[in-house]
Amino acid sequence: MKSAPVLLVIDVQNGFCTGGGLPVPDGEAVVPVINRLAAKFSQVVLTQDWHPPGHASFASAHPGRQPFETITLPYGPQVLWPDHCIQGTRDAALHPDLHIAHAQAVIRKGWRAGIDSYSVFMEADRSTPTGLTGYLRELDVRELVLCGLATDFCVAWSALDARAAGFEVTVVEDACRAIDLNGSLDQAWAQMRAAGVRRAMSTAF
Ligand code: VGL
Ligand code: ZN
Repeated sequence: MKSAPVLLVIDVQNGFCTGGGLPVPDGEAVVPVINRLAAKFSQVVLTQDWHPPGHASFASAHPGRQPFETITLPYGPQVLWPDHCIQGTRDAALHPDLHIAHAQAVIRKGWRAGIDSYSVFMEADRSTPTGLTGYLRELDVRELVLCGLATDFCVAWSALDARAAGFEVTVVEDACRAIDLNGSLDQAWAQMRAAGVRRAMSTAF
């Protein structure tokens, strides 16, 4: 039987909030918005960026390289980031004010040392799945509503992969915040619009 829409709460972790390893401007502002939004959904899946120390996406793993430079890895271009969301650390923990006790699943991504994963569906090599598509298909989920951090990286890549997998997708604009690196936010919205991703405000739910 067709299941209710699933709210996907992307990477609302200390590491992407003020004081974290890769702070997204105003990142923590999404927390109260998402708490209210999540109360409207019976089905909620949370995600965590979950890197081992020395992860290939960290500038610190590439001598001579600086954060926010782009390099080429075996699977293609990779932006280098400050160390963030290292497995088991406070930086990787969900924001302490995020209250979604009824969430059913947590998907962790970016855990392979050599492959990044902005998307919660498919890793950055574009061929290694996380397993989330199978989870959602087995539950006969058709509609996904996305929110979290960061709009132009993990939210956008997840939304685009969700469309490619055949889901109906809505991104809740005021429940996201962006990194906005060299125009990445405008580009992300343009790509999402072209792929048929809907854009909504949290008050619509
Ligand atoms: C993210 C950059 C690196 C995100 C994760 O959650 O948007 N961005 N790792
Ligand atoms: Zn990351």
